[in-house]
Amino acid sequence: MSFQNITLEHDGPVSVLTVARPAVLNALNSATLKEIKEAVWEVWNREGCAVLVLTGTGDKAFIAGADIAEMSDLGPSGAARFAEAGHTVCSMLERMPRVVIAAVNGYALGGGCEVALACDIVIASRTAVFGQPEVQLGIIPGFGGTARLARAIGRGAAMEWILSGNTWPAEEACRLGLVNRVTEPGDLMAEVRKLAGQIASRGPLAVQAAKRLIHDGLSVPLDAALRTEAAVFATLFDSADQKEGMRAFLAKRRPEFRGS
Ligand code: CO8
Repeated sequence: MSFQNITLEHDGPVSVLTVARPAVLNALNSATLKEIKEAVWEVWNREGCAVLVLTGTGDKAFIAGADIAEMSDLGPSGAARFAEAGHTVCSMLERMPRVVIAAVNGYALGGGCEVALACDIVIASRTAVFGQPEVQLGIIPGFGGTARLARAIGRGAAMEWILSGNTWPAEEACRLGLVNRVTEPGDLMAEVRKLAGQIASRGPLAVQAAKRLIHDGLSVPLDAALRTEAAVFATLFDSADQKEGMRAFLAKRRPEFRGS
């Protein structure tokens, strides 16, 4: 599949999707959202893939938001379609049976911050900047920010971020829990690839099940989440990978997981 606004590279069990619109700081227009959706679907179905890394081209921006030039003349129905496209991409990132790591190398604003929020793990360069500046444009977050930011950093901080429209350095996003870890700019991709490699070496069924349980567990009562965890835990004992993982431990050797 060929793309105009993104690149998609596969390296063994790791795929890297790079938003590549440097002239507009990797802003997301509808054509780019469509390409991301297609690429995510490709990675979703790519056999042997464990991790999708999402980043932006250049050293200035991850994604500086939805494309303001494209949005400026939209009416309500066009805005609804645009928001829906963003929601679809974010939901796919959350639901796909691959671990999604955001490698945030610069501005992650508006829709860019919302895409990062939909990723499972966020590693950021020390120079990255986060925020939901939509109120400065007379709009609100439209790719899930009001719901996901409050879950990620808590009600009070989300209120301040969204209502002020201010931006925040990576260290503050890390302190609040939106970002897992901050790296020096030159170390970002090496750190992300190291983590991706570790995740890729674990039992694929277990990793996929754990991701699903964490996401689903956040939106149901604790009792229900615990019951579901117990049921899924039990099903993993029907897998070859559980036998292999435990036998390998007892034999003091590395496990060879097959994802079955
Ligand atoms: N959309 C379109 N173009 C952009 C965007 C963007 N989000 N961000 C930057 N650009 C363009 C600039 O217009 C500029 O283009 P040109 O060179 O042709 O003038 C180029 O990128 C470089 O940008 P700057 O010259 O502004 O670079 P600076 O280093 O001076 O500033 C900033 C960098 C601070 C990131 C600045 O560009 C900025 O504030 N950008 C806008 C950030 C923003 O407001 N993002 C949120 C957008 S709204 C959104 O994401 C809502 C999501 C939900 C939508 C729901 C659909 C209805």
